[in-house]
Amino acid sequence: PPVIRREDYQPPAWLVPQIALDFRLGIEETRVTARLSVRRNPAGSAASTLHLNGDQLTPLAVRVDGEAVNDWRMDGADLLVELTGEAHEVEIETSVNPAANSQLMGLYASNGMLCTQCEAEGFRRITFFPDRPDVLSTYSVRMAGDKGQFPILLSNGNCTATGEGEDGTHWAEWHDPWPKPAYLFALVAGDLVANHAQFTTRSGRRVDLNIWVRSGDEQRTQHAMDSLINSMKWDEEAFGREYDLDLFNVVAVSDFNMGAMENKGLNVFNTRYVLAEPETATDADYDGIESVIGHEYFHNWSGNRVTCRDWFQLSLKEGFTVLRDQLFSADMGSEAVKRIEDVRVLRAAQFPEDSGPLAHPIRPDSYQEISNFYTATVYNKGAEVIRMMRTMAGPDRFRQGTDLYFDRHDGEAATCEDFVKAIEDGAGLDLRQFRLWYAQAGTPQVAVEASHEGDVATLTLTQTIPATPGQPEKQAVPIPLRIALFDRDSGRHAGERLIVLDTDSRSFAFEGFARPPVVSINRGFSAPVAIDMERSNEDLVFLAAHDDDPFARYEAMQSLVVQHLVAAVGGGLSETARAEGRKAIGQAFAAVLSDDGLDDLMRGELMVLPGVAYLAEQVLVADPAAIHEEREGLKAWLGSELAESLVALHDRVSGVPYSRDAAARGARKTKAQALVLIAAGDPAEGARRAIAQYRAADNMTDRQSALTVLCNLEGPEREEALADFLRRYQGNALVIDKWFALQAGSFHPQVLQHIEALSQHPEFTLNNPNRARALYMTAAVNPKAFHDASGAGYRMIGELIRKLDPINPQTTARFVPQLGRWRRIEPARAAMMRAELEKIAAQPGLSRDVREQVSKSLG
Ligand code: DPP
Ligand code: ZN
Repeated sequence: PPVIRREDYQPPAWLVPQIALDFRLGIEETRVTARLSVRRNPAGSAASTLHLNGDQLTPLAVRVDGEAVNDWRMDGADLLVELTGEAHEVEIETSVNPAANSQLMGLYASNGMLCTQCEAEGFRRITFFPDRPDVLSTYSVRMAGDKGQFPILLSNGNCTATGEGEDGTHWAEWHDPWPKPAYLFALVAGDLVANHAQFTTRSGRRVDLNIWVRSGDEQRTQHAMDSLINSMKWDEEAFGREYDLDLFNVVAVSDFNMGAMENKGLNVFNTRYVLAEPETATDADYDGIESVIGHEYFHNWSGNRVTCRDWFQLSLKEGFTVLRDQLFSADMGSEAVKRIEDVRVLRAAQFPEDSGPLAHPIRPDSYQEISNFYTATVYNKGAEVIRMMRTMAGPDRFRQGTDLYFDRHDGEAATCEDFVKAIEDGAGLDLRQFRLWYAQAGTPQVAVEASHEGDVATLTLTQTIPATPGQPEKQAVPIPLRIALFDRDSGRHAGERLIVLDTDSRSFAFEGFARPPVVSINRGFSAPVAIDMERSNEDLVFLAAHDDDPFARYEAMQSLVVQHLVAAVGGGLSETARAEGRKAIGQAFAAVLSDDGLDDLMRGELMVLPGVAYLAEQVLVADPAAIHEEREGLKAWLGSELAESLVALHDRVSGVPYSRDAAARGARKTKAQALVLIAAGDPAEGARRAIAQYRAADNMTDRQSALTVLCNLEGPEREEALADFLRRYQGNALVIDKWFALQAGSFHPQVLQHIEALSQHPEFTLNNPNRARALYMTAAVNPKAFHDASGAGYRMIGELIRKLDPINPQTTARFVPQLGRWRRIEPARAAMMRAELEKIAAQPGLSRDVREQVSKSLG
């Protein structure tokens, strides 16, 4: 497959200022007539050929200025039309079969309704078009269809006319006044009901808000609606961004590849990011809805009003919008907890990506299939990079930078460079060297050496950025680190400072320390780097208990556990050292359990042990099973060592009644963590408490955390709860997804057999991405299942990839990176992982998506 390169960018030869689309809707056949007003781009080449992208389309008719023409030809899947003048009207008819569209890209059918997904390159599956984000058009859409089947007809912008046709059909016309690239086009037709509300913008525009769902689901949409209203208000205050249409529609669809899509005025959402009520959605589900509703809404400015010049600039809108949604969620809830969760995601998903065969800069240089670049790097590291600019500028100056960015580039297709320049100019920062963060892949490692002489403490910081594919050599990047030095005697520090390491190595001296201080560094995770610093258990226990930066407190706790587990797995711990390490961790945990100054939400966060993927990152070649076992061993030790306090804690928080306030959510979080540790230390007591919690649960958070624990255990309680859960939630797809995921994610000795049996369950299907991911993505990230010594986990995922690829390549390609980690896994397992990749590579007819990921993983 051809490699697309960033450096090859050429402006389009032809622009399409306007497009009129006419749809005659049908589930099995939809006819599309597209009328494109095209004109030469003065900034483009003088090519007379109009190049229109297509994907599995046949032109049924081509007309230029009203006349049928023969002056066109196919170039692979694309349509080329020869034009002679400066401006023309090109009309093309196509026909698509939405029911047969299992890729869920373009126009497809889901449960009897029709909907679209066009980002990144789905519009070309609907009609021929210059399907690139730097071609912006004003859209007029007309659609007609059976009124009984499609009572609701939606597209972008405003509805301008409706009417009845013959034979029970009706039609609607929509017009979107804002020029947009094709990837933001959307159409929805189906039998839907709405939760309606209104929002008045700060300048007085009254906006109708609708969240469209299938009948029966409307009582589960209020949290999404509240989140939408909060998002609209927040963006006005935090970024000065106001909504720009009179209507904002959100539609929930149960078959969807991504989380959601920011189509102008018509966001289309995966149901899992819309539907919630306490009985069926966990606190984490509620948080997910708030952040994704915010994310897609915020795209209206960071993505739609200012869009991307080309797909290499994806992080321009995604990194920035993730930062915006993170700041939003932090303002809606606990800033500290939100930061910890975001860093946990970065470490679990992005760090491994950055150190593996698929590593790429946040602004990639090349791709074969752009869908493969909707990654944790582009999204989450992209957000971290922009967050660093904000940290260096301070929030107010950063805001001046973003104001300038929106001002300068409104209505344009911009680049990451445009963004950096606007922040540079608006915030008054010098970002010349900082731009390397956009160009280089790999997680910088910062080694910290502390020394002390007289009353001066000196920190020597050295950065190295590991080699990544295509980038053997790296240059030093500016790394902003928030730092505080604690005086051992007073237990206090004299104020936090921001230091910037912008060379390979540099020393920073701090005066006024009679004894070596306790170093708290990268507070708030101010830079997305790995800190490598030798630290005594004593210092870490001190920070875990006393640091006034909540993230640093969490970090100290994590470091304590990471240091211990890495040493233990490496075989480098004597029995005494192991006992000492556990003792230190136990001491830190005990402090967390009993600290009255902590709220329960934070307490719950601090009780979460570092995950196996992050632990595996700490060593060059990992034995994930050994890491898992050692981690489980530590849990069991903590559970029995702290049994009394854990039981008391579990009892206390179990008494807090359900509500959505922070205290009650904190109680549920702590309850879940306490139960996990109790069960690890004493499975019988764990089973007793878990089944009691399950039976008493009046909300999904408690029910799910109880069932999670039961799934790991043998015994009748497990079977009772699983059967009850399935019966209770029959027909609720999102909850049945949980039922699959809970079993696939368990550490039960027979987990692989369970997964195999679940794949044959009548409720299982590969055609629904949520269901396929619930079973198999959960399995692929479960060390106990995936890394089973027999290799059965690898074979299972390999087989899945081969089976799912012909159905839905975009969703399938997401599984490849798990196998692609083989170089960092111990040799026996690595060989089996590699063998699976080779087997996939040998399969004929592989999609471009999977082909790219597999060949890079083997290469
Ligand atoms: N819908 C995806 C997102 O919002 C892609 N734009 O991140
Ligand atoms: Zn996005």
